[in-house]
Amino acid sequence: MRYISSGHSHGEKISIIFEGVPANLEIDINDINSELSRRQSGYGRGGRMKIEHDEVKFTGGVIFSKTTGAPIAMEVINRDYNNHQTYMSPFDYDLENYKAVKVPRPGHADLVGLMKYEQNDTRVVFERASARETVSRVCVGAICKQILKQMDINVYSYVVNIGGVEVTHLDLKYINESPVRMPSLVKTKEAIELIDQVKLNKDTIGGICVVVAENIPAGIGSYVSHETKLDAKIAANIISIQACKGVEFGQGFALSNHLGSEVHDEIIYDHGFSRTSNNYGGFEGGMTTGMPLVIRAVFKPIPTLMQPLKSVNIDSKEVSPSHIERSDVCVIPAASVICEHVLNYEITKAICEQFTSDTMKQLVTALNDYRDYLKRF
Ligand code: EPS
Repeated sequence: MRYISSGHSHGEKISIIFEGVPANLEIDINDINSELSRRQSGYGRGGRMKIEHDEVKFTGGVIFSKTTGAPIAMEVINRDYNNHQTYMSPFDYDLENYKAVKVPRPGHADLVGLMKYEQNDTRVVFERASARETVSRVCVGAICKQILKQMDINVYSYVVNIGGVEVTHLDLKYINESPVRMPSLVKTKEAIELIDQVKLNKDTIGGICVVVAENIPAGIGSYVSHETKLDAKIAANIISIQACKGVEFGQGFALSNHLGSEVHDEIIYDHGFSRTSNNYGGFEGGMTTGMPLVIRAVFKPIPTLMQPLKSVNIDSKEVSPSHIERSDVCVIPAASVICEHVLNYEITKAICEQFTSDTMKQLVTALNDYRDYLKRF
């Protein structure tokens, strides 16, 4: 299973080719579109999300609503392209009224991208470095979610920290009501006030989200090689989400404050093996333990500030305020949805690699046989 995406933030569309999906999966396109709109929501997003209304279109790999086993082709139109067409059309552009972006933003891919690809307009870099690309991760993850549903595997997420406003007592029922996806009414109010204040100050804030996957059998992934460890693949994919600066499994960095005897998840047997705790977030030796996967990811404040930081003009080399674009203030609620879909993808990919997966029936049968085997172990 693999996918590749192409497209620019203000280009015509994001295109995705997704290969390795088992045949005969009935695709619910409304579910994919509602995942796309979850990605667009969240308090703290900027003006762009009022323009976009993301909807997926399938152009290959699905016939009579079902996957065929062939690569799936999808696209999502960027409505904002209409406002940028005069310079974002690859061949039919008009540069008369266009001004190249000469001052890179600190914290963004801008400067290093310019240097690496021998460019003289930052737009060439940020059009692709943009988090608009995460549309592709959601389309792919939403298809995987439909595969996982047939195996009773459920992935969800929530936000535990926005700019230092931290949730300590979880009220999970509240996640989907909270405009910032925080499982706490009190902390949601505090986070919203903080986002408003940060916006007034023309600044941005980051935060932490948690993503959880339930009902995954023990033994997905493998300890045998660095390339087969599933926790490593998940960490790499989550880190690749724009603005992510760290990933933890279970107690993560807090494990440094404990003795081994306090944190190793003790083994019990009661109609099958289980653990008395889940301090390692569902992984041992790069394999799932059968406990829920619990992963935390930290996202930096996004780089575009309405009150720009110091930078340098790439032509004149003079000190200049960095480029100002319309921007989001806080993207953590959207990032938590994107993390869910990255996890949907990595779990599905690992399961499809481990079991026979030409068709959905073969895959579900093989996984259920394996679950039966584990119960007898
Ligand atoms: C982004 C900047 C903003 C975001 C964009 C990612 O876009 P614009 O500069 O057009 O206002 O809204 O995210 C999306 C378009 C999206 O769909 O998530 C950036 O610089 O990464």
